[in-house]
Amino acid sequence: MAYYQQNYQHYQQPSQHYGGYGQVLQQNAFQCNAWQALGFRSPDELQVLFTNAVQCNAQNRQRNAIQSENLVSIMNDSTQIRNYFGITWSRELCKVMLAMLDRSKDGFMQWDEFMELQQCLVAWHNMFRGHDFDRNNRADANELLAVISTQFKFQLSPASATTLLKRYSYVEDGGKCVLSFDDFVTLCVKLRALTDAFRRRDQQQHGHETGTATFAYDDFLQCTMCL
Ligand SMILES: [Ca+2]
Repeated sequence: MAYYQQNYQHYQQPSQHYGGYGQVLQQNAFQCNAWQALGFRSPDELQVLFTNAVQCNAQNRQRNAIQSENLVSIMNDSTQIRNYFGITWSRELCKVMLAMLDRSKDGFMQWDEFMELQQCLVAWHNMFRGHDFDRNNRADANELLAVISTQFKFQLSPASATTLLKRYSYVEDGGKCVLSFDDFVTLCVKLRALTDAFRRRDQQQHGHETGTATFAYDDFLQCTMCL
């Protein structure tokens, strides 16, 4: 079993309080070959991009890993990745994506973490494309929120759905509420990372999941500001 699959063991089980998002990731994200989907001829081609970024900095070399600045370059400079997703990747989003997958908690992105990211992005893009009917990298925001609750199985109340819409969507001239692919990724990443963090506290504090957790101010800052 791959490294990135082991990390989901704990959140595999559907939860009464947090939904079944772990299973969906397992089913979708890890059953495609990201390198193939992105149009590389072999996994090695993708690994070369990563290795080159490792080599460009002594701190990277020491950890055999990359930083968010390097991730920005890889995502934007690789013709395959750029053409596949069709967006410009911002520094902020790359930082959020790195933080989400930083299992080693060192602020750097190792190869396993990088591959997990590519798998997730391809899976999310497939999901997104299914609702982007005019292929302009914008999809109906209400439909995507429905995907997040019915397919990703996050438990969202109408109030939290409204909050997400206000924060991430764009209202077009004609009044249609749309979400761009990068905003969709940001939303998915934060929702997953914050749910995981909350769930971990709940489990630690109660010995089982109750749907509630208590946070000291400093702990809350650590959980949220790292994203
Ligand atoms: Ca790391």
